Amino acid sequence: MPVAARLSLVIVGFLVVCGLVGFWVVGFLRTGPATVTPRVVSTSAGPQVYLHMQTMGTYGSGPRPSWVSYMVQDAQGHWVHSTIVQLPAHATVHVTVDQYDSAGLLRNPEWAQVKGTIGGSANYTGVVGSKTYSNPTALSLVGASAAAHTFAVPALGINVPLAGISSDAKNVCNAAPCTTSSTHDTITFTFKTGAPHVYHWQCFIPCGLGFVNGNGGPMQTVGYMMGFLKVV
Ligand SMILES: [Cu+2]
Repeated sequence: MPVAARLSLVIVGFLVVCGLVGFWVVGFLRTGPATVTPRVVSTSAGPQVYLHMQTMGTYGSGPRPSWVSYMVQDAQGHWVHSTIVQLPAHATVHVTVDQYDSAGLLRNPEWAQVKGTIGGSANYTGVVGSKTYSNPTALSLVGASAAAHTFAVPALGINVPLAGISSDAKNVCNAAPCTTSSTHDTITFTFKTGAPHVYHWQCFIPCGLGFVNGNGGPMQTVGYMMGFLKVV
């Protein structure tokens, strides 16, 4: 085959691959979860955000009913299946997480520590009692095998382990959105957003059951165990 013909084939092949990648990227972006704006109150001390989230062991419907997931409440109080949250810059974010899942094993005790929150602490209520855990004692109090998920924003230095419910708990929520009549823990903490930026956040408990090392599936999917904080 002449050089010109071979060169043409290479160029055509390259363009086809570019087209397919572009098609996949557009499709991926279009079908992503919604960006949720939680309730924001303006005060003289800056914007106060009230971010209410929940985590459940199985989402219970949609294309991945068996996956663990987060959900986020919008400003009107509706639960949205998303992990993309828009927050004002230099705001104080008051986070409440209703945690409905049982605990999994931590791969690194680092993730059992509360870090990066205001005061370096988080409050836990529910089956773990009503106590305040703060770094570095969070490791011994929450325990290396007592967290179901974490809320971690590496670029902001934030990590909060979410205590799991008892493995023999009755009345376990298996379909989202869960209601507080099901067994759950409630974890509250506050943090500052800082300058405008898009921050990646992630659960670091390998909770993707059925995937290699528990780190696939929901752990790598926006809308389930990872997401973004759009600070604007
Ligand atoms: Cu998780």
